[in-house]
Amino acid sequence: MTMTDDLYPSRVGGGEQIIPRLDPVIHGPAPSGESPLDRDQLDCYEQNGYLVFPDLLPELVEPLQADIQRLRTELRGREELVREPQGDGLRTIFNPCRFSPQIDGLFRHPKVLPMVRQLLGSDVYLMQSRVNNKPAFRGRSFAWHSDFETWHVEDGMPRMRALTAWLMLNENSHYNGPLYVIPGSHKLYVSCRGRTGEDNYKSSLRQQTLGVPEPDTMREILREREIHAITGKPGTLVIHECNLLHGSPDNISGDPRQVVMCVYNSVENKPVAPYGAARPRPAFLSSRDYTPAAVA
Ligand code: 6CS
Ligand code: FE
Repeated sequence: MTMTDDLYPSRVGGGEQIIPRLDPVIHGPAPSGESPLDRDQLDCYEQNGYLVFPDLLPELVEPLQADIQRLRTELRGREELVREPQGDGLRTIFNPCRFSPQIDGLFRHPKVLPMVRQLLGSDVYLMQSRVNNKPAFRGRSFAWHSDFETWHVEDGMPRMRALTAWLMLNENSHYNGPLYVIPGSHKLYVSCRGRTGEDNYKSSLRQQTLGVPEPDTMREILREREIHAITGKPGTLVIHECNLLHGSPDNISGDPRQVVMCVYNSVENKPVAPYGAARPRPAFLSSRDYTPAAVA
């Protein structure tokens, strides 16, 4: 595909506008025919753009937390660690799958991977993994965005055939900076203003400004839709579609929030040259290893 085939132009110098989604939401069935999700769950994902599985893997929470503690020290000084926008608290650890067999195992778990393959209708590879950390009182917000917008513009992901699965490592309440989503927003695409500067990721991962729809666009989207906060107990798994609008507020509560996330992309949706950036982001943000993930 070349730049002229850009189905989802964004940050290419035009004004902001809402354009239609051209890809299906559910691409299934899985290549093997496995179908862990039932009709109601599929309908819910199609309509809302996300699914919540309360208490799916509670037994993994403690070992994962312990391993993340280890990574915080072992990875000190590396570019995989992203700090808060002001101050130097830890915001994100990227690519934890590379450094933690436990985290890698979570995202190849028999309770997780088959659902992902069913939704994406193919084999998948692990494109990006991360731990998002929002310490008590100090954890900072994430602005409204569609992940796909960034992956398209900055990484060259051609189509909407990816999703994120994430596990809550402590309780996600209404108060500790939970994920806000706009159910149904995955069916629209916001083509954003601006142009992507060189190495935008170095600032955007601390505080995103490009690819953030403006208030007028958000008002338009929210005229017929609502914001929903995803809450749950530790061990709850969430799957959200790559183009679902989401963000999260500051954590001014006394309870930390930590989640571990993995982005899966279909092996039939491999990236091309970025649609709005001079060169693709480093592999720790968007893997170039397209080996189909196998259940571990
Ligand atoms: O950069 C990424 O890949 C992801 N992180 C942020 C903060 N925004 C876009 C996307 O979700
Ligand atoms: Fe996101």
